[in-house]
Formats: sequence, structure tokens, C-alpha cells
Amino acid sequence: MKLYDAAMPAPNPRRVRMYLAEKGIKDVPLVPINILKGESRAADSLARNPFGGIPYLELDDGTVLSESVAICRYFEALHPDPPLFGVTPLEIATIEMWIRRVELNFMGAVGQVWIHGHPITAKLVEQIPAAAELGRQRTAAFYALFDAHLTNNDFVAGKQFSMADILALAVIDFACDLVGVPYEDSLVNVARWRTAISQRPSAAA
Ligand SMILES: N[C@@H](CCC(=O)N[C@@H](CS)C(=O)NCC(=O)O)C(=O)O
Repeated sequence: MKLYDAAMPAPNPRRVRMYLAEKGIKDVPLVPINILKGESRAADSLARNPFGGIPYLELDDGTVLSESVAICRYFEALHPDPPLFGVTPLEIATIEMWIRRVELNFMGAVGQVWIHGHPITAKLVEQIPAAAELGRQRTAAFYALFDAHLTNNDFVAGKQFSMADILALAVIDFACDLVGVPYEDSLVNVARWRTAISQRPSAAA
């Protein structure tokens, strides 16, 4: 198999690299794709993944799996330990709830700012400033709810580190370090959580 990958600061491929590092899965060859040079939209890449996004995983029989969370679920089924998608029905549902919240409410909002408000994407799309502003407001709303949740939780889905932490770290680093939508200094629980998750060796993957 081969994992088509893109370097930092791309948040979605980073999720899979961090997941693999947490699981101790070392035997997945990476194929680097340069998104800024247009390689994710080149004909050979689109032939493998018509949706164009990186990462995607090509299996030995030619089957291609895209979507970072789906790729990690595939590895989770192959290598259940340590579990990063939960074990009990409640853990599984809670982690899934947070994965969807982070994808839809957080990444969706940050992505709006990235596409409609960042100088890099200004060269690629016709930007709508009002969409960027809405994305900023949605991001701030997510941060406030996230901080309140983390008041009594060390990890996104509660007591255990999970795939939801991986997703949220990839999005928050992208939001703060590239897109320019950081959280307020007053959100001390978000800051504490981010520092703790960033210190895991997998965060460097
Ligand atoms: N929902 C997808 C998103 C994939 C995606 O948009 N990846 C970005 C990099 S973070 C990308 O490849 N952008 C360039 C493109 O779509 O051509 C996932 O979770 O894997």
C-alpha cells in the first residue's frame, strides 16, 4: 500500500500521519504530493482520487480510500490496539460525536476563512469576504464551546486520548499558525489542552 501525503501545514494528511504514529504503524510508504504546485489536481492524481484531496491510501490491489478519518478507520480495523475510536458503545459514539463537531463546526468554519480570506487562496478562487467573516464568527463560537467543554475534560472526547484529539489538534494548528484565526488568550482550557496534545511525540509526525 501507499499513502499519498502532503507536508505541513496541510491539516488532513497530518491527521493520518499522527494517527499512524500513535498506533506505532511504521510500514506505510508515503508518496509526497505538492499541493501548492497543483499535484493534487494533476491528471494522474485525479485518476486515483477524483475528489482531489490529500491524503488518500492506495491498496496493493489498486483500491483507493480517501478521507482522512476513513483511512484511519481502515487501519483501526486492522490494528485495534491501542483503540483510538473507542471500545464501548458510549466511547465509540462520543468520539464520533466529537469527530463530527470538529469536522463540521470547526474545520468547516476555519476552511471558510482559509478559502475566502487568505492571501494564498486568493490566487486560486474568487473570494467572498462575507463568507470569510462568517467563518471567523463560526470559529470564535466553536472556540467558546470547546473551552467550556475542556473545563472538566482533559481530552476532546473525555477521559481518553482519541482520534477526536488528533483531528482537533490538526485543525487548531492550521487555524492558529496559517489561517490567522487563533483563540483568545482568555480561553485557558483550550490553551492547556493544545499544549498537552502538542507534547505527544506523534504531534511531530
Ligand atoms: N475531507 C478530506 C479533505 C482533504 C483535503 O481537502 N485535503 C487538502 C489538504 S489539507 C487538499 O488536498 N487540498 C488540495 C486539493 O483539494 O486539491 C479529508 O479529511 O481527507
